[in-house]
Amino acid sequence: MLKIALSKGRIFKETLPLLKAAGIEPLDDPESSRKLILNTNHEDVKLVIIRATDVPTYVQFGAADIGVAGKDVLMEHGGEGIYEPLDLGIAKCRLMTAGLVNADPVNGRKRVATKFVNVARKYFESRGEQVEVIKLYGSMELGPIVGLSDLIVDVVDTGNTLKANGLEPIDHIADISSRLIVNKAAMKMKHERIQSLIDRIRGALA
Ligand code: PRT
Ligand code: MG
Repeated sequence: MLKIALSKGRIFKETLPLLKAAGIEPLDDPESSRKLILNTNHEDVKLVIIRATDVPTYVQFGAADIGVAGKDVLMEHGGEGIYEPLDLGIAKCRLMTAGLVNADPVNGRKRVATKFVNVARKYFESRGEQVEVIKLYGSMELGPIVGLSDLIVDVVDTGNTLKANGLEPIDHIADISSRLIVNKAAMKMKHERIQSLIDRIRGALA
């Protein structure tokens, strides 16, 4: 059995053509189906549908052999137990700091609200800046508006969400795209199948 972990939404949509090029097609649509495990046209290949932030965890522990995850999510996870053989070039965005437009200067330690707490700590540490990082699970844009934080760290695509909430991007932390990831033990045990899948997807990208 080969289990592939994917999240619904943009990653699923943009991964589908790549899987198709590798000969793998799901038999259900995760947007309309309530199934968490989708069968494919191969009896021994299943798609496991989970939250985007959980994909590296499933692959790390071998609950899925392969997955597709944003580099933002991988940076936050740390990458333990995982190979990252392919940049799929999909779901592109930028990891940025952002704050209120025309914000007053902050006296003392800045507060930073984010779901990327590890990334944020490392980033400000690398700049020699002492900040207080506050963990959130969503809607980071609210932080500065309601006075929870001075800054946020979040992924930005068009910038429209920031703008609509009176925020502006400040510093660029990293360019983000989604990566194919593989469990390290599975890469050894199922080498031929996984390598041929990687090769076919790489071919489709070229
Ligand atoms: O939605 P859920 O809470 O389950 O998790 P998630 O938001 O992590 O998953 P999902 O499917 O929304 O995103 C999966 C991956 O897509 C992320 O890990 C990123 O690598 C990538 N990606 C690309 C994005 C965006 N673009 C993006 N624009 N992820 C999120 N956004 C959000 C962003 O958080 C902000 O709220 O969209 C808003 C900003 O978009 P703009 O266009 O207004 O700037
Ligand atoms: Mg989302």
